[in-house]
Amino acid sequence: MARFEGIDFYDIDALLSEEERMVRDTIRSWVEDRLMPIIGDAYINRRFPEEIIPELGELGVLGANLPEEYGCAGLNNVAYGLIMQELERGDSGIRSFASVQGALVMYPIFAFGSEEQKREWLPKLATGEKIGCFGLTEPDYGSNPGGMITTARKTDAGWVLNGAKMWITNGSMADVAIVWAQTGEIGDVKGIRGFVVPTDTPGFSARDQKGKLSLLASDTSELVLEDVELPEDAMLPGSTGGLKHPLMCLTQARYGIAWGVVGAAMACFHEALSYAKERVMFGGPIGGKQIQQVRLADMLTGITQGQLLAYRLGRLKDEGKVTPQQVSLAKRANCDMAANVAREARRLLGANGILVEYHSMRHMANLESVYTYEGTHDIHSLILGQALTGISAF
Ligand code: TGC
Ligand code: FAD
Repeated sequence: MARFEGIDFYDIDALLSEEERMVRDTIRSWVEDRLMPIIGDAYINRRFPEEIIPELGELGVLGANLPEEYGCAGLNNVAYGLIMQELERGDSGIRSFASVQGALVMYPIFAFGSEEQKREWLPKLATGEKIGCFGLTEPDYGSNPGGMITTARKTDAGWVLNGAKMWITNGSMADVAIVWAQTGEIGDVKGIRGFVVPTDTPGFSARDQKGKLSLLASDTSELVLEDVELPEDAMLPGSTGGLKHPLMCLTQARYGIAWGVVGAAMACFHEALSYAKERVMFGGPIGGKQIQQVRLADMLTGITQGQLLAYRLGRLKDEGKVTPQQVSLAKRANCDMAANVAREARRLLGANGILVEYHSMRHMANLESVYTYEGTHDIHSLILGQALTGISAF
């Protein structure tokens, strides 16, 4: 396939700073040169390619929008979004790895952690020397994490955690887990708090989620916590807001997803366009047939709308004006768009579209997870419905 050149029908490039373009082009080249040659093989062998982690650290993509004083790249949110776009152009599982590490592990330590926790963990998470995961979802509490039953009981020595977390990205690879647990009311503080749990603590175990048909190049695991004893300072001291603080982390990750899935859609479109120009059927390239031109026009329209949405969202975030509901709209719309583009690209490719040598079906399968995690499409509909009407329909 031709080297990736990007799709930019509305010249969004002109709206980017030189630094933002440079960051995007650096990650784009890395994905092309280092990730694309190995991703298909990793996918069919159901393996997260751990060998890329040091390179992601060196590239500065882990927690890229967090400050330099903790070893991070200190980039703005548009540059961060462009990184997510380029990583997901390669594979949603690779973007997921970076999203979880940056938005769901480094961000809560940065936003709610003590200075000691920040100094201990952030620099090592930024280089990839340490890997993190985020445990919010439970077997019986997915869309409604507020009902979680994992507990953190206060003892004289610190805390004891018990419970289970389900569908946890990076769970088996992680050195540290951010675990959300019910503490009960402490003073006037609400009952859900975050804990920094080193995964070698006795009583902590992780097991691989078997049988996935999506995100095969990603580690998805179940976490079990059985009498996990932690010191007093394992709690994130700033996580005193009940569900609000884990939801703030989700907003960071959803922001990255809104950009990331545009990259997956761009990859599928690029593949479909090349194929349409080359594949000859009924005496001419299929790209010369009206049906395929409509398909390509629809894909291009969706991608262009998604790019503009992500770009504007990024500028709002950099201005400190973005709302969680605006992030929900972009996560919802762009995941839907990307899933549709991937499916249409796969169809355009005919039988070849089911092969791992092509990329659209891998993206299509991945995007079913991305559509579901970080708040399902339905949940984001209800978040927007509540914002519009003032009535909660959950
Ligand atoms: P609710 O009463 O609405 O809110 C509680 C407090 O939180 C505030 N809030 C938010 N703050 C920041 N960001 C957000 N997105 C927020 N949403 C709500 C809210 O204002 C309130 O504040 P306060 O001051 O009044 O206390 O809470 P609820 O229990 O009714 O829940 C609402 C609901 C359903 C929207 C929420 O539970 C939800 O978003 N559910 C979806 C669960 C979800 O997304 N899980 C994701 C798990 S992590 C994951 O999937 C990682 S995938 C890997 C990868 O990213 O690549
Ligand atoms: P459910 O909540 O059981 O939903 C089932 C169906 O009901 C969905 O269609 C949903 O939209 C619908 N529904 C739910 N509530 C309502 C309602 N009120 N009204 C109408 N319809 C409703 N979680 C983590 O904590 N950390 C991770 O790292 C992580 N990584 C993940 C990786 C993968 C590959 C996947 C697939 C999931 C991951 N998750 C993670 C979990 C993810 O966030 C949840 O799967 C998601 O929040 C949905 O929860 P659920 O699967 O329990 O579905």
